Amino acid sequence: MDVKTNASRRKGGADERVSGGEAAQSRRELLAGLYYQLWRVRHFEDSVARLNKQGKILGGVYSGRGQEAIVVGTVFGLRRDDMIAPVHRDIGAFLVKGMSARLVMAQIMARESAPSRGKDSWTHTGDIEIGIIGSTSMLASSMPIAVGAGLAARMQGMDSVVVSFFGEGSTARGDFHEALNFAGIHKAPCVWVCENNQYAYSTPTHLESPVPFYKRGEAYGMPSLAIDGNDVLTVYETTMQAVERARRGEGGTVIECVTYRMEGHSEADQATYRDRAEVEEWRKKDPILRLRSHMLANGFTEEELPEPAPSIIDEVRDAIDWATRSPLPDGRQAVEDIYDESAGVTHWASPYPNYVRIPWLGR
Ligand SMILES: Cc1ncc(C[n+]2csc(CCOP(=O)(O)OP(=O)(O)O)c2C)c(N)n1
Ligand SMILES: [Mg+2]
Repeated sequence: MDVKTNASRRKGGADERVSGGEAAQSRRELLAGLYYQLWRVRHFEDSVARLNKQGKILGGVYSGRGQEAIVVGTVFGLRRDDMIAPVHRDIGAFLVKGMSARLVMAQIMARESAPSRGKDSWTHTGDIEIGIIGSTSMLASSMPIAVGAGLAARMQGMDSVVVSFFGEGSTARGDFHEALNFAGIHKAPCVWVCENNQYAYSTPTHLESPVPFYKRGEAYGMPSLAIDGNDVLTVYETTMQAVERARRGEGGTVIECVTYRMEGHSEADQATYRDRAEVEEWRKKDPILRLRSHMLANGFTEEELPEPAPSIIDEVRDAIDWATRSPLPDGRQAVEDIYDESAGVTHWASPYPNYVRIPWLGR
């Protein structure tokens, strides 16, 4: 079966505004497209975890394994001129929105060829050309920016929509409340996707909020609901309705996607603070297994549902090879692209040379 990804469709020169959802003309194509992307994200993340264990990826690795239905279901149907504001567990959102696997891998391997030129080894980056708003490590900090991006698009006469992601723990931050308040008042064309994976680091949800997370959206006048975040079809259909509503100028929607963080907070966290039985219960709700059984019950054959498709294995292998061959950045680059160099404040011309000297590099 010829299932093209959003990204490959773009590379092929087709209409760049066509989304995965629109291009999937039939229900069958939609299911196949979602299945392909779920596996693409899973296989990429499995490879990242392995490379981390081998010492080839340094720094924090924050797995979204088990949560793929959220990033795939929300991004698959977006247009190229729609935007996303991903956070630390959303590698998959970068891939589905169209950043090449090579660039995402180079970013995580902190290579010179990466979007942030090797300054960081996680997804603190973006590409506004394909609608990815850069993320920072400050939780919820991109939410007010998502409001601004949505309103800016509207002021420019566009009907682009912004999908903003955040963990349930991040709903306690001021940025969350300020963003939703402003968005509610101005009916910003934003869809707010809360990834409720039951934990914020080691803190379980009952110690995070006295009310269900989605209820917080109601305070800002937005339709707010909780859905099964491991059912990719539910996520896709709910998001598409919210996106169309935002596109019509009717404002945002808060969607709490209930899921589970299958790994520790980072790969370094053994997560001994939770029950093994709890993890096993959620393993049965794996989003790929669920879509697979749905498809098998609806006319697909085993052969049509590879785990994963050979083209995914090739794509990820190529990304690893390409990133591995890319050089690590020169130490000087650590202080480039930080200041507006046109203002004369560059790392070598800085009035504060001691701030930017890197003693261990002797520069
Ligand atoms: C403002 C801020 N506070 C604390 C942290 C450290 N931190 C990083 S991820 C995380 C847990 C976030 O939980 P949640 O929002 O539920 O997202 P999850 O990691 O579960 O996907 C914390 C406390 C941070 N990055 N930014
Ligand atoms: Mg969480």
